[in-house]
Amino acid sequence: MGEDGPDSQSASSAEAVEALFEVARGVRSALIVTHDDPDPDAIASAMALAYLLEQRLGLKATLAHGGIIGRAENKAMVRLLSIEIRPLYELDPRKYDVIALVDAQAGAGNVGLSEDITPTVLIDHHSEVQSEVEGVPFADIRTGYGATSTILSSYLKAVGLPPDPRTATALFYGIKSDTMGLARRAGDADVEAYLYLLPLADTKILAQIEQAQVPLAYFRAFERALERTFIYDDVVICSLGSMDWPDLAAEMADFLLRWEGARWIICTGLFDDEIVISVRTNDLEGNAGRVVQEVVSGMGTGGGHDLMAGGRIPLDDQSPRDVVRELRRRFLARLEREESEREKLIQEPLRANLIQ
Ligand SMILES: [Mn+2]
Repeated sequence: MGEDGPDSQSASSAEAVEALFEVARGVRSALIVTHDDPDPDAIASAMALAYLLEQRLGLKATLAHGGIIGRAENKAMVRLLSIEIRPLYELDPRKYDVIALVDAQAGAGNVGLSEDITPTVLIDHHSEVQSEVEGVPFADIRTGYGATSTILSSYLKAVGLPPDPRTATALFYGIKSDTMGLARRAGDADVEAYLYLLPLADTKILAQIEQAQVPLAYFRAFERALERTFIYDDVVICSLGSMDWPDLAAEMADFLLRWEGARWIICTGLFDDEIVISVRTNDLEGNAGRVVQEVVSGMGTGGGHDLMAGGRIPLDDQSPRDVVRELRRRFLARLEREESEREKLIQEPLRANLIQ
């Protein structure tokens, strides 16, 4: 289904659900797995798939993720919407009849499932990774969509099953955050799903999620990010050092992309013996996903979309500093910027302007 244009994709949702039910009908248990350190789109998609399978097939689904839920908004989402999602290491995936992967493909290197497990169901909007779809009984990859939540919303709509307020709120937030309020990569299908979900979502809870309180470590990360951000013309490189949670790299990358001089943001940080990479660009021709895949080749894994991407490099015996330095060298070479152009983003020491 990945080759079709967005229009034929949306028309095919009813058929897609039929094919999905073919795979899931008559089984007892399903495990729905997101990518590691799941974002709202991943969590919402898992939740909506569970809702669909439970409501229509009476199937009990368990939600699981690798990594951790670190971002304050994502923690608030799970708490305020009472979403039961468990760490993958607590479960044995082999005990489930159906294994579904949402908002992710194992080949991107950000899925905690062991390599010998082929998912039964794959629903995603990231660029297709290698021959990931081969051997998967049900795969629906719609790269033209801004969010996997949009695909799930179209499934619910196609079978005439409106989401309950929790699921609607999650899906709405999934689309809103993955598309930056329909401003990033959003197509007609995303707009349609967004408007379909809006009256069904609990906007009070949504506001509480988006304004979630953050720990002090969040502000510390900002200070460190600004202190350790260098620019090479319009390429901005930030090395955060040790991070309190892995998606801090993405949070800081989003934040730095707001700088008016930025074209590319590359943010790295250390978490759990891995260098986590988050990349953003506002260059519509940038193809961030491919850039990251090329840069990390031979070092680790990565992938993503046109404007945003990410990757992971296991340290093994290397020092974090060496890995970060090599990544910087490769990114600059790939983006054709010179190391010698290096300047600090904020030249003056932060305290220099304070009145004593
Ligand atoms: Mn997504």
